[in-house]
Amino acid sequence: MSNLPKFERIKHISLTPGMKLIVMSDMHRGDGSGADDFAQNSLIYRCALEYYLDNGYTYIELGDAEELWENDNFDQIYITHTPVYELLGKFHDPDPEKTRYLKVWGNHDLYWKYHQDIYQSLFPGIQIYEAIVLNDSILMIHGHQADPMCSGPIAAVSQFFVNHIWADLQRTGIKDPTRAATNPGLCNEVDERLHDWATHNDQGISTIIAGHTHRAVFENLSVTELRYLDCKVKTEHLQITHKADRCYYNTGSCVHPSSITGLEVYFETGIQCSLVEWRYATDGGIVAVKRDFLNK
Ligand SMILES: [Mn+2]
Repeated sequence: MSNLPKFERIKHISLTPGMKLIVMSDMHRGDGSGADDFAQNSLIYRCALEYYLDNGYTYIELGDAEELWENDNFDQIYITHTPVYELLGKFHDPDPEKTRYLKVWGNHDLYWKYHQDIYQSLFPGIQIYEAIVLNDSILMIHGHQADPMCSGPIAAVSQFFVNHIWADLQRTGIKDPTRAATNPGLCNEVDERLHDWATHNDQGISTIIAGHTHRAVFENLSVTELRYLDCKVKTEHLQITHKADRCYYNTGSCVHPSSITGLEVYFETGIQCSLVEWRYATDGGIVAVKRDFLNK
């Protein structure tokens, strides 16, 4: 029995030996004001992208790249973050077989589902998808499809709130109390539904890679759970909730307070994944941007 929803525009990719992907989501690129959560991480993000560009990776942008709930048009976002778009242009090729830039829409940039021609004026020939399927078995989607607050009829109410009220509050410095990333209850519910989709479907999907929750997950374990497994403090009877398996991964986001996370996917003998974090670090008195592996 399949409980996977039907996705509208799907790109199929065959990962061949030597191919490397970097999957990141939830940049929420905005207008550079106090409501733009991405602006503070722009430099970290560009350092990471330059590394992936130089090292032969294909970049998969897994939704909510643009914050189009809080901003009425893409123009303001583009003029604020022009250096980012110039860098993305180096991954892009108008030939869909050669391009190293693949884009998927999320709920905050669902706009691209209907207006990909606007993005094409910047990236000629680019196609924007709802889903990417790797080797007929790994499904990559933004993940809002598993969140009733952000898909279907209630989504319009959420969008109204974000567009008309939240952006103004955020400009005054107020932090979001409702965001899934800081609300483990909502996060767990979405994670569990995505995990369930990956384990109960008749479409040959064995793994789902998503974003949306802003909470990074590696082999079904959140970063907190990964750290707990690795830590020396162990209170008796205290156990983590989830069991590790290779059915579900989450990229996290690019709007963490001082870092960005992403999932590197490689094909050698089989498909391998690493959950990475890029952040500022000191290096002999100099500030540098460094990559850490969150899974050991
Ligand atoms: Mn989202």
